[in-house]
Amino acid sequence: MKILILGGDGYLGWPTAMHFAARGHEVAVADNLGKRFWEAEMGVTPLFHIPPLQRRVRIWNEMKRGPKPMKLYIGDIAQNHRFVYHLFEDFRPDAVVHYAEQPSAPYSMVSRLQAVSTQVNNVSGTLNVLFAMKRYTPAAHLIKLGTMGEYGTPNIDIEEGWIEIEHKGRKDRMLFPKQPGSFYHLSKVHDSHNIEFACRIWGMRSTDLNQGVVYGMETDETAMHPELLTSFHYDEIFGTALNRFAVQAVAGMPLTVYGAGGQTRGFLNIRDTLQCVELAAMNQAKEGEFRVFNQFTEAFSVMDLAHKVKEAGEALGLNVAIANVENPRIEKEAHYYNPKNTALFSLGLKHHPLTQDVIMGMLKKIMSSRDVIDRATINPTVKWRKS
Ligand code: USQ
Repeated sequence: MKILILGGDGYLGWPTAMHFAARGHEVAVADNLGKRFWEAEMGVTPLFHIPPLQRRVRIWNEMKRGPKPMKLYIGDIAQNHRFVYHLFEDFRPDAVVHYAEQPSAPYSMVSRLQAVSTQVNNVSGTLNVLFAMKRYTPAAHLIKLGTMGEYGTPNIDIEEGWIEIEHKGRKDRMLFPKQPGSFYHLSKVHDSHNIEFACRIWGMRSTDLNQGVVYGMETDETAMHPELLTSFHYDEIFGTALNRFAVQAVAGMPLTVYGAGGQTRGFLNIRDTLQCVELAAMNQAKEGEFRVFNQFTEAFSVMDLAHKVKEAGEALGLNVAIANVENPRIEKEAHYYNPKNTALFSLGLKHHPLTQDVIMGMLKKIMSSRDVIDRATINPTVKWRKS
């Protein structure tokens, strides 16, 4: 297949591009390098130095692992519709994997500027992609990275995107109600609505992958060459819970459990993200279908996660403490959580569970860069409600 990866410079986009190329697909990556700007704006860097995207693509192509060299397009899908149209006219993908969004909830809550730019970037980029697909590749499959955070934590079971509702004696199948917890998570809700509309009105086909919190940094392809690694964050803005806890354990800082720590979320290994996206691509949605898969493999509370990291760290001789810090977010710290996630498993997903070995593997890798951890970027300062 011809597969276009939007957001190919990111934590998940780059490993996804190599994953498809290594399996014989013709791959193109597009990126505006915006994540590198947002990192500079916030004064944070990934734990490991990430070479320019152009260099990583060149190194990959010199290894001759795919049927054709990976193509690279640098441009902004949100602000430059001519770039988007050129991309689709030139490459003509069969499937589009869309990661090209501002990915951080805390970033979107810094101030008005970041809230607006997150939603303008994410929502306009997706709209431009929908129009370009309609024009040049109407039969192609849009695989969009959404988030489990679109649903929030309702006091009822969470279905995969759709719910049958009976109201005053009548029934209908409707999009599952959303209660997102940040302007970032809201941007993904707006995307979901726009994509569902395009499927219903134009007959497009799409899979919305409502992904949980991803952890890990290594895939089969990132391990092939030291410069093919992917971006790994631990700072308060772009670092996610488990990745942060692992770095905090190595840095000898207490693990920052926000509030009571009963917040429960779906999690998955980065290797399983690649597997899920591949399963979606190989089993495409039907014409006019807006399909939603809940993409996580296991659910844990934040406190459970902290204890797992503590145990793994102590097995490696680290002295790990857990701290209940004041929660910078507004979220329920104890709640019902029962989301369904059977669709990807029924397509054949074989997941990597979060074992002590997996966490120890992450800790060992992080220990090799212990000296460059910027401790000043770890504790949360971005608050949902300004005091
Ligand atoms: N948390 C802590 N301590 C920390 C960091 C986070 O207790 O040091 C808690 C948060 O309060 C929250 C939970 O851990 O309850 C998850 O936070 P997170 O920062 O790991 O993840 P989140 O902000 O929800 O966003 C991340 C990705 C986002 C993706 C989302 C999936 O950045 O792109 O959409 O995970 S989900 O969480 O399922 O919505």
